Amino acid sequence: MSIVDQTREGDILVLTINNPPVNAFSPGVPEGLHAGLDAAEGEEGIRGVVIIGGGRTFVAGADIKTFDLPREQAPDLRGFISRLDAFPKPTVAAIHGTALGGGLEIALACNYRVATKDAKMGLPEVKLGVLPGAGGTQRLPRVVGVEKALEMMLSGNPIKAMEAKELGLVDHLVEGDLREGAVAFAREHANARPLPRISERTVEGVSPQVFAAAREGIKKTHRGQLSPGFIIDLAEMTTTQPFAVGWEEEARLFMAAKDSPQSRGLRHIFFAEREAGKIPGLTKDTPTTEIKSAGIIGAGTMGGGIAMNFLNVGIPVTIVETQQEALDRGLSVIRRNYENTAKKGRLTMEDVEKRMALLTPTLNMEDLADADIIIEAVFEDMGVKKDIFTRLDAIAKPGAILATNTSTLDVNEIAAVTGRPEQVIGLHFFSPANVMKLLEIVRADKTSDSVLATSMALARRIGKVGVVVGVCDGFVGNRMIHRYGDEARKLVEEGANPQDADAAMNALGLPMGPFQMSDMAGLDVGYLIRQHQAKVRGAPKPDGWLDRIVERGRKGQKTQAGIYDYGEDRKPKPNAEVAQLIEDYRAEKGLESRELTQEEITERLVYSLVNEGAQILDEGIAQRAGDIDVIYIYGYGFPAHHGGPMGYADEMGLGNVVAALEKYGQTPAPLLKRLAEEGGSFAGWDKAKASA
Ligand code: T1G
Repeated sequence: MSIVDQTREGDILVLTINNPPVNAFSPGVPEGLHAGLDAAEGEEGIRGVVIIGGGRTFVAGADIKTFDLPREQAPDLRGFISRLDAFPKPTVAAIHGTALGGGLEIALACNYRVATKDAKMGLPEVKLGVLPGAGGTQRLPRVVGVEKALEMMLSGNPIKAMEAKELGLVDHLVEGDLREGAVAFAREHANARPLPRISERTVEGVSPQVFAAAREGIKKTHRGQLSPGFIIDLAEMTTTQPFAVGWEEEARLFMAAKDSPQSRGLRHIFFAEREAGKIPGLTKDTPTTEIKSAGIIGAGTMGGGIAMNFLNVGIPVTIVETQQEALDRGLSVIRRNYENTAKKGRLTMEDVEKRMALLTPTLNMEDLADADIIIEAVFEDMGVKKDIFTRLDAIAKPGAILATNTSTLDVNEIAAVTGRPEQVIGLHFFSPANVMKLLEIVRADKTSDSVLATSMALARRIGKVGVVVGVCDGFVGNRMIHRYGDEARKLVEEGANPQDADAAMNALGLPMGPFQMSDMAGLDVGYLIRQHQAKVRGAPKPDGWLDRIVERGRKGQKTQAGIYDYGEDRKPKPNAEVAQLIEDYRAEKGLESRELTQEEITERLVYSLVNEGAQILDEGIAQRAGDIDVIYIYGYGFPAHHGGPMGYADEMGLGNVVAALEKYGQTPAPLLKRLAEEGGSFAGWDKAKASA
């Protein structure tokens, strides 16, 4: 089997692309396809060509790994597509699996497209900070219309074959064998002349308002991103310029987008997210157990949210509380969440009932005896957790996974109270647990490979992005956010207003800055953690300006008053009493106020994350810098187009990061200092570690 097989089916030549796992347009594929077209062109008896993907899918796009190759080494997708568009014999794209990006662009350059019913197709390039660079921006609007094309190219989401058929993007849906159906279709159209070419169509009568609305829309959906605007410009060109002009402009804008820091950031995250799912030492043969039932201890916000993840994928859940009233409240919150989703049309009421029927409430922990996994989600107190795990050890069946949802406590200490520490793991969900995609999988010292592999598989199954972390106070995400919070409070001591810090992070693209986030989480949460950490360190009781705000009963959004005031619209409004408290605090502590620029604020906040992240890497608490980036994007809203904090630091240059830290009186973590001195990067560190 070669990378592109040529098979003669009578008067039709079938070109099968064999480039697993997703038939990306990698080096070798264009050569094979050109050879196939040469054969078809040169052979009189061949009256049509079918292009089909071997394995599980049609072409899933250009090979993202080749984006940074020198132009002459990168597979020439545009060259192939130009040839295809002018090919003198009928060409048919036979689509199954996913035809994405360059894959769909190949199909659009064929005369016809046939597909299986469950196939999907789309142009997801915007998710990589680029744009469809091989004709997609010029052909798709000529097939499905400008508005639908803009929706597809700006969302990057695929559509199903049935919709594609209705839109005229697919000419025929094949029942049964795709290859046979495509060959038959090619034969039926062997004499069709002139050959239908999308590039020859025109786009008429589109109101300029369509583009104005699209430009307005991306201000919210793609704030600060480059390629969405290019996509709109290019789509608009289909209404004002001939195909050839748009085709050339598309190449120019594609290169500009591809060479942008945003695309580098998004491509880094594309691969980092996939790498995060790989655990060194574990292979496909590591034994896993199938999770057929789950037990959740605690029906509060976290327990209820966690339960929903299992119910959503049809896994029955037994949920335990100590009081009937708490149990009833927990169930009504879950039901209300589902009903709200149904009101938005994303669920039917039948779905709601089906999911609720999988949920069994109980006051008896003994009812968890048959659960394959039990997740404790109770109050963040070590004594309470130890008591629960001691009881679970006596109740749970052999082989059951015993997981804690603790967000900072020592999982080794919890595991030690059981006789089966190899079955104990941390599954740190982020609130709201039924929404946030991040799941920190906390590998304790004795957690078995099988439990770890099962947990990672479970994360994928319930639609979470699982990242393995080690045991320390706060694991990865919260440990870094504590440093970030320390730095944010320090900025205010030095003269910044809380809203300056939030504005700086909003400008960077984070939906919430440090103080907006604290008010949302509840100021008393951070207050208690600071008190706990001070006690553990034997340090005096913290008495910072933020502690004083909490001690005045201002606990954040939940009391409509925290650092900010909150009205009906829940928008943060500065509060004069808080401003006065901060001023008095500075005076009492003899702190000199000064003007802090947005640049300084941004550097100090982001680099506080980077510095702690470097320390975490050095301690082996995170496996990769890319893992830390994935955690920050999916757990804390760090903009993916900046590549996560570590990716952002690489883009800034680690030497500049170290210089900034030292300028602000911070001590760079040894690993960060070393990498900076070597002219290295976190990405390089990950690569070196992966190949070690
Ligand atoms: N290039 C290179 N590698 C790719 C790839 C791609 N396009 N798509 C997937 N992989 C690798 C991936 O890194 C992983 O590697 C393995 O394949 C399985 O992927 C000019 C410029 C197709 C829906 O954006 O959305 O065309 O970890 O784990 O969950 O206009 O992969 O095994 O070593 O994701 O079954 C446009 C990206 C490119 C599609 C399958 N295309 N891929 O999901 O598997 S830009 C895309 C996906 C472009 C043109 C432009 C998904 C998938 P490893 P996976 P999956």
